Amino acid sequence: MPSQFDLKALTDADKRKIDSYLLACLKPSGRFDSAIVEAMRYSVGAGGKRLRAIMLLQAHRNCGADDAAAMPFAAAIEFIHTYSLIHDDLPAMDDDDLRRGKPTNHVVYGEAMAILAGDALLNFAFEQMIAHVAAMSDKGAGLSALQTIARAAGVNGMLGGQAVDIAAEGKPIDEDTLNYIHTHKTAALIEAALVAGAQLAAGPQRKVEAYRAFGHHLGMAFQIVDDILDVEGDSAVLGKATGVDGAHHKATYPALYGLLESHKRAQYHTEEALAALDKIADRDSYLHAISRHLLHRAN
Ligand code: GRG
Repeated sequence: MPSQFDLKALTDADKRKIDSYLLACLKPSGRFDSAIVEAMRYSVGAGGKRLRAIMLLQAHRNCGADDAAAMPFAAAIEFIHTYSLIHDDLPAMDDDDLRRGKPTNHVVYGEAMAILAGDALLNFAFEQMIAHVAAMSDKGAGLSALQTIARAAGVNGMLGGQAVDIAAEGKPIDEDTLNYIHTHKTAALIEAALVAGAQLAAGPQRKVEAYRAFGHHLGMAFQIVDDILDVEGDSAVLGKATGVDGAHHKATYPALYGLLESHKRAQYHTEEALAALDKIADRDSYLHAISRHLLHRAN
């Protein structure tokens, strides 16, 4: 079975490129904003697999375009993802002390600054994308990608899923609610990364749709594995606490179906994801390999 180190090795070159780009974007602009920029840089620089950015870049590459034209969008999706983690860890949400192997943002900077740093990352993401679209010759392609990400981050995506997740805490779980939560809270942003990458490159519609299906199923598998790791994972390897979902009586796959069936469903969604990818003529071994590693990841 592949280990977490295989995923790391596989994505290392992209991860380093994205890491340095992200931190280069985040610089204080004057003497008054250094505290909030430090809090933003803390969580962005704490690490993370950078999967959403890598997915966006790879879909963009597979539509024949250079990375340079996608970097502001790849960075933006990581800023949005990092903001969601900062807010998800707040006492009003999951109340977690550990994230990406480090104390969470509110533990270091206080709750008020963590809320502001999260909000600022979300806005900064849109600032980056809009500035880039304004400079693009094919503004239609840029606007399509922007709309895809905006929708996936908001009430029709991640935030809508998170709201249902919170409302479902402590209540009996049903299949429809659980699938709504996973589709919106997690899969929407992963799907958006792939679709936006293809749209930015003005890729053909069949590729956009193949990436949409691939991203949806990969995102579902990803969240199911996340649910499983909360039960079976090692906190030191994960870089975050385990047992959180159980303590909060969250709607998860293991809670509804048990661990064995959850593993089977993660496998099913991975296979569906790969089948969607296979429909595109340029079968992509990088995304195939990442998908397989994610199924067996330990963090
Ligand atoms: C606005 C107060 C307020 C809160 C918003 C947006 C939100 C809270 C929560 C988003 C939902 C969320 C955090 C979903 C979890 C998705 C998930 C599995 C995250 C972990 O992703 P990885 O493993 O993380 O890719 P790394 O650290 O590798 O980037």
